[in-house]
Amino acid sequence: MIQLKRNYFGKVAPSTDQSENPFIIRLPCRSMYVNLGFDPDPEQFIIASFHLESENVLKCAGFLAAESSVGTWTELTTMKNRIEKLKAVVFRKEGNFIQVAYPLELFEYGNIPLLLSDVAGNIFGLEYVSRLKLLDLDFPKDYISSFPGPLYGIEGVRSILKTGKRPHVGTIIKPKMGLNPEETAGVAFDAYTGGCDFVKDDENLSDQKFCPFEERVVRVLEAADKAGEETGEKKMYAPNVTSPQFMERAQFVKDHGGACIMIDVLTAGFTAVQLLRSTGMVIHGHRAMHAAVTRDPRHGIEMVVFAKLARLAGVDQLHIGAAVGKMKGSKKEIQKIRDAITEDIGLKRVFPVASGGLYPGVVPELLEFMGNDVIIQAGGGIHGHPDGTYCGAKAMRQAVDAGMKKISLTKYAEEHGELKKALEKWGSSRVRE
Ligand code: CAP
Ligand code: MG
Repeated sequence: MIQLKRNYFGKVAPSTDQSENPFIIRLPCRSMYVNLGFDPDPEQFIIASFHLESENVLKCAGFLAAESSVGTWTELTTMKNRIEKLKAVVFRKEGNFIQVAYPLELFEYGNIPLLLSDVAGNIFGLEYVSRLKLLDLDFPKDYISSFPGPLYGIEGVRSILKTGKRPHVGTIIKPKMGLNPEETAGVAFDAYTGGCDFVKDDENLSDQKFCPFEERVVRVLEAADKAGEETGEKKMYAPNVTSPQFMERAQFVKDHGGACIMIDVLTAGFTAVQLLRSTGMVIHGHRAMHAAVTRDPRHGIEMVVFAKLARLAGVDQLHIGAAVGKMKGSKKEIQKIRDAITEDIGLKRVFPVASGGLYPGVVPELLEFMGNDVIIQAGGGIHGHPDGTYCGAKAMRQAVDAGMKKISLTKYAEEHGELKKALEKWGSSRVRE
């Protein structure tokens, strides 16, 4: 094992510490990267909140601040005094909760990948960090305004679909893969005519042999137009463009009259979202893979961080969970994410998408805590209806109507057969607090 003669700040390490990992810093509390009396100006610093577990939280926090700003594991002969002002500073510690202030000058404006390479980069791999969770990021107005944010947002999407104030109903075509373009368009048509405003591909469908992208797009857009004429409602389709060809595919959708595309924000990356913003399309953001990073409460990155970044990058609609159904997430967590993508920060508000194991029986409860600005998406909960997709979509719209009119679902089902059958099949369920 390498033995260092000097510690992180150049002081000779006491011999009793020799058994420690040589890269463990012996950082005095009031070292250059820790200043617990510091009160950072929120307009001059990006504030990162972490839950940090380590043998010595404060020392480790200092190391974390160094590594994620100007420092490294040892003192540097190349360090200059003027660089001092670029260092990140740990200014708060309460147990394992720490906050670090990053001077704005450290960052390139409008660059999300770089921001993550800083505040969520090497620090997660430090040996001295046992566990680390990035809980939140708060940005100065100046930094926020270097991003375009959503082109449409809630109001823009509503004005395309002319839906007033009611929640949107969407579906994911199921089976998630395997249908050919003609079959996909058939299912989409049934969903649209039954009452869905929105149809989207699943996150793992792109341009496979069984369902080529271009043919699917053309056929589903035709189905959307036809269903629109039949119902008098405007319909939207979000083909999944997640691939290295995402820009060409988005252009193809646009050239064929589509208004929206879907991107798997985390697998494709924030750069893809930032580029897609320039196509002028509505961007539907799926968050597949987020739970690999967000799920462990003590390690990784909170979904609220990704949601804030997706908003900066320009998504118009974003999956945030549902607190009911098949995906993990509590009401509290989901409301926090919803608030982060809809609060007034000078950018348009992102349309929250609730999805994952939803069905008519959960709709009123969902509306109660989400409000009407929500896209309720159901795949299985529509295509699994005993009488098929058309009736499944009708049942979802009936559940939304009942929820908005504050009539109980059982009462409403007395005169709405599709809803009645859906309730018989799936019942209702409780929101997870
Ligand atoms: C929903 C879904 C979504 C999940 C992802 C699926 O289908 O299409 O990808 O909702 O969860 O394949 O599971 P079902 P989240 O309606 O059939 O469950 O939106 O929370 O990331
Ligand atoms: Mg899916």
